[in-house]
Amino acid sequence: MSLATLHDTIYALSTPPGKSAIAVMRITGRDAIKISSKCISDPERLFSTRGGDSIYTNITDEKGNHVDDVIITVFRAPHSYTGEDLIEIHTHGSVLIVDLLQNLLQSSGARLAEPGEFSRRAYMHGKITLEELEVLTLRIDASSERALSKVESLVARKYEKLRNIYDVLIGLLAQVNAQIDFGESDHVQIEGLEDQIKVARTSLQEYIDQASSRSANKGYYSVALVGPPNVGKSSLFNSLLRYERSIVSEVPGTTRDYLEAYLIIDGFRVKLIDTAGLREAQEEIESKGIALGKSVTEESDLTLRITDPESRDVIPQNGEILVHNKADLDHFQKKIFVSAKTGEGLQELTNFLKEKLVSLDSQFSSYSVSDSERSLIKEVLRILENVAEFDDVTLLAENIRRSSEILASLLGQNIGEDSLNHIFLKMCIGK
Ligand SMILES: Nc1nc2c(ncn2[C@@H]2O[C@H](COP(=O)(O)OP(=O)(O)OP(=O)(O)O)[C@@H](O)[C@H]2O)c(=O)[nH]1
Ligand SMILES: [Mg+2]
Repeated sequence: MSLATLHDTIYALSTPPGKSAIAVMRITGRDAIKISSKCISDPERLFSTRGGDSIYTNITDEKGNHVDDVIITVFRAPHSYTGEDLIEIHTHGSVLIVDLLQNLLQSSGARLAEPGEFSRRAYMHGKITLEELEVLTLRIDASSERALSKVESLVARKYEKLRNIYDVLIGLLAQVNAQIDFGESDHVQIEGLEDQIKVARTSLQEYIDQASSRSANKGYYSVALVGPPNVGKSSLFNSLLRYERSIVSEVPGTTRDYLEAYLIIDGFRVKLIDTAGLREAQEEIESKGIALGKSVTEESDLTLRITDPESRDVIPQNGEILVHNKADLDHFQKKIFVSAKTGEGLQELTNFLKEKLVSLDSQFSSYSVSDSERSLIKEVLRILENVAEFDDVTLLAENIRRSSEILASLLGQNIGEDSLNHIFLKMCIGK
């Protein structure tokens, strides 16, 4: 993406695609008002609408046919999220209406936004800092109420640490420059040089060591139900969801594909996954289903291995949680025994899952550092490795300047095109 494309007018759906009460399309750029006006029945009204005001109007197609009645809110530069003229069109949430509107916007001269392009414009126009952007992204992606409440303080801690290290390097750079400008020798003569470099290096190492190992919250924790056929995985899946989502029958091999559904367990958003019963597959479709189930299970955060009276002595594999179903049939006493049929033990299972989720969630008690941030920090650590032994003051200045420039870019100052792409392209379209 080059700077020139910042002059395009772009659009994107801000609400999730699909059927809903309303959908919000955002259009930003210098022609946002002009382009949007071409899609409505009374274009002149949009030009006279003041920033922050809304109008009730109609979307019409090229032939003048009525598409939908909508509310349009106008934000005028620089008082908008992107800092540009920005229009929000609130349509009814129909896939067809949204599609028609996108076509109209396209033919009127706007183009579909790239991932993260709205935020990138906000950043380029000084409306949002990298720190604020990180808070926003983590807030949207948080998998639990706890993570949500901690986002702001974690990001603040991360940037504070970086700023402190940056300040040490800038202080050092000032001393080195002073020696270059006013000193009498080309040999390095800076008091406490070694100690200051050491402080910077230790803090940098700490900064990456203390970062969370997981790069980002993905919006939920996944919990897979696995085990032999007929043990009641689908029954338990339905019981936990409290509605009949998965087909249950006494025929082994009922579930052939895997199924996913979401529920909230005590503030944690959980993606529950029902899988095909594990056995020697009878035919190709079943064996494909089993293989698919195995691969989603490998990626899940927690795995519940379900048993019934016939399969009680199974040995759980790494980290799996044994859940003994059909406890109404044999009252097998172990840590977790449930009956999907009578509901016995379901509350205990839910409590147990909650404990597990709390401990998973505590891994997010630290800020996160992306792979690209980590590699930049490692580059600074490499640059600073031997500088304390440098004798040539110009060389020392050059290395410290380079290190502080990298830190400045991590703090959101003078970021290069590549780093900007790294940050914004991984966001979703419309953000
Ligand atoms: N008695 C009793 N029967 C149960 C319980 N849970 C499930 N069942 C019965 O066990 C049978 C199999 O249940 P499913 O939920 O289809 O089992 P599954 O593990 O999903 O089976 P596959 O999809 O074939 O792998 C059904 O007849 C259920 O009604 C339970 O807690 N107690
Ligand atoms: Mg099943």
